[in-house]
Amino acid sequence: DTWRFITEETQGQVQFVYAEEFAKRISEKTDGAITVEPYEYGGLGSEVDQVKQLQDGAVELAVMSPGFTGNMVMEGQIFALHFLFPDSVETTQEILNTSEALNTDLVERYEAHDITPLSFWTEGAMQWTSNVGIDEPADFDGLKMRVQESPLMMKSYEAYDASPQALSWSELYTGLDRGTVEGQENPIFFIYDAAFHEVQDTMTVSNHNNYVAMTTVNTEWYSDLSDELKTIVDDTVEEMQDWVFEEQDRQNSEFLTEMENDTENPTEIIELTEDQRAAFRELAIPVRDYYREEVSEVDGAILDKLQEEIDAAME
Ligand code: 6CS
Repeated sequence: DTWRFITEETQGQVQFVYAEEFAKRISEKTDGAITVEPYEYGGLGSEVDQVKQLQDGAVELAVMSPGFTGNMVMEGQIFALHFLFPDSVETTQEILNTSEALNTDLVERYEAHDITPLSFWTEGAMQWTSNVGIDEPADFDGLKMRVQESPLMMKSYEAYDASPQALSWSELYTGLDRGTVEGQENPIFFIYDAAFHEVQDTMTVSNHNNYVAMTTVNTEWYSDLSDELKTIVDDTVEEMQDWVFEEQDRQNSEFLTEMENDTENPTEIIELTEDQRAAFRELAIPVRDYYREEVSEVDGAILDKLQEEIDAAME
């Protein structure tokens, strides 16, 4: 049997190497009875098209970013809220591993759309790039900020007075180059590997949010798996949590060093002080009310529970 595994990234990038490692482990555990075929981003349409392919069962597995289900699974936009998770990426990953709000309640919201998230994992803290050099909220004024397909991501940047617009990442380099968009957020490995630093003068180390990806499966396909195969899939997904944490950590630090030493495409790296971050945080907090009142279909219950879990993890 062959299982297709689509990702939103390309050769060498975190999501794609995740799929390759997952494939290797499944093949080993099933003595070659199951072949997992990883697909890099690009051949199967946009990220939003890929979501549909998983829902339709055209593919069995996908690494999916919640931002691209932003117009469908409302609760999934919870990850768009800035300064919600702890500053420590490690503690954030622990919460992603153990949170009932996410692993039970949010999963149910996705399953209503034939998507079963099996795990949530960080690809690292996100940073802002631009030509203006963002170090205070006023720098966002009117800035054409690229976001994924999520109304809450739009709201989050409107809170800083930016002009956000949704775009697939395949159009992002050209968009930044031509100035149709002027800024974007991503983890460092992705900024460098996708070469956004070539067309952006500065990177602000804002750590305003984590990039969260989900390992997802088609709900019906998953429920039809034999108990034996389901256990193999579940165990492998669980083992991969530590593996992918190490991988993103390694890539984010290696690419930061590359960026710092890149004399051909120099990037000014702007480190924010805690006071500077606080100015953004203050504007970001009210977006949580918007999430509760306008986005959530469960009156913010998942956010409330997650907030308690975060508070407990930070004690
Ligand atoms: O910015 C994006 O849309 C892309 N960023 C990452 C880290 N992975 C895939 C995604 O499409």
